[in-house]
Amino acid sequence: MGLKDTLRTKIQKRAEETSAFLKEHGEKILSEVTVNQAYRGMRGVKCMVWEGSLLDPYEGIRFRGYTIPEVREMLPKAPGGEEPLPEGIFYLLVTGDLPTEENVKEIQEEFKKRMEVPGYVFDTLRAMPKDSHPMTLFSLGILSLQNESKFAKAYREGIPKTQYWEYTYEDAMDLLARLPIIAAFVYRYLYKDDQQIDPDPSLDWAANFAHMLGYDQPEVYELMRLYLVLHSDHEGGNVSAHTGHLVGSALSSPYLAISSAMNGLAGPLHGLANQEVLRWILELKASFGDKMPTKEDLEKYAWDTLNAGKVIPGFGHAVLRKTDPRYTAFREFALKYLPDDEIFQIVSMLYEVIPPVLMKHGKAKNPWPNVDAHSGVLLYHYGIREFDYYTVFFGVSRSIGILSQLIWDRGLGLPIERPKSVTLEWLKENIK
Ligand code: CMX
Repeated sequence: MGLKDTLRTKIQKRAEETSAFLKEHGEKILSEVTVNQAYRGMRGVKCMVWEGSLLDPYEGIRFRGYTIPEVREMLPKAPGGEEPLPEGIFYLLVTGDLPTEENVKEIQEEFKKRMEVPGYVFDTLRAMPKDSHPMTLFSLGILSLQNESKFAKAYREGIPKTQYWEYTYEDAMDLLARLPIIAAFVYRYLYKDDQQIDPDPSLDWAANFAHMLGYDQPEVYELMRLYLVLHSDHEGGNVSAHTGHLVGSALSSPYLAISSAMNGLAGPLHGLANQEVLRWILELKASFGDKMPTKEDLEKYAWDTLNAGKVIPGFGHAVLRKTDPRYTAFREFALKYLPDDEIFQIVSMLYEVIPPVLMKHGKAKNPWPNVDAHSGVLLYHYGIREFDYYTVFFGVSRSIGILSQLIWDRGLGLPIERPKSVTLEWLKENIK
């Protein structure tokens, strides 16, 4: 059975299961909210549903129940490759089942049919100044595709609610096929004199992305596959996922939802942290000239950063309370392919030095590294040195998870989101 038919069956079954569950348990309490939580980013408030993944503070992310090592092992690989294909994580996130080689092949064929990006998207991007941030262009490119939305058109024509998910699926597939094209365009426009590289339809989604960026080494193909799998989903409450879900809840098209999600990802406390990490490490390295910094040097540098009132990028997390397993997966990749890289050696030393510093500093609830502490060094090693661009990789990948959920939001007929807010006056009057 093809992906869309598989989804049709699964959505119908899950909708019945959900409505039976709601009938029995709908009025039970899932979370209580303290005043602190209302003021402090709603940490820990359980108030939304996300099908694709669940984050355990100590174990890290599970994609449809599978850990990162399991996913790395069990998802189909490219011929001769060892890293999982992102087409496979999309299949897993959207269906809940591990894909077969055929399932992955079908998605690859679908993407190939849908990858054409209208010329006006590129014209729009070319109208932007070259010192624009790549995330701004990426989000704008996605936004400009709104005109192509099959969902928006069908909605205007008055399709019944039961069909919303089908058109959302169509937009999701179109958009996923096109994201690497837009992202690669942005890279070549900003950094390579607008010398664009045509896609190679014989390559898988991630390898083709690397190819269009201008990096055709097999190791970069592997890195790109791993990268696009690891960032794909991190349950629903993080800024990018939640934004996509929230905007989508107004029945805005997937293009509008993903463009908005990318704007959230572009914040320095979220996805932009990966560029900040590399900037911080390179500044650190430059401050020691030719000498390789020692652990003591790094410790002092970390304190200088903290004493200047800044955060140490790549460390800490709103939910995680141990080393991010995505960090560990990237570390394994680095140990395999670039153990002697100087920046990797600094990243490794930081792994030892920063947690005790943050513990002593006493503020961060989690002193351990997150994914952003490691992703940049790998890209940098292979010559992708425009670190302002790094969040775009994160964005291409995160769209997989957000779009998967958007299909489910529509399949389950979830309503527009509208939590209740209050004022301090209201709190003073009502909380005694
Ligand atoms: N360096 C210095 N201080 C840190 C810190 C870090 N790496 N991590 C947390 N803190 C501080 C917070 O700024 C906060 O200080 P204030 O009380 O003065 O506001 C205090 O410790 C408590 O924060 P927390 O509850 O531990 O963390 P939050 O849930 O508020 O924030 C996060 C989480 C990720 C934004 C934060 O750890 C941070 O700023 N890290 C650095 C940026 C980063 O790596 N972001 C990427 C996260 C992954 C991603 O989304 O991509």
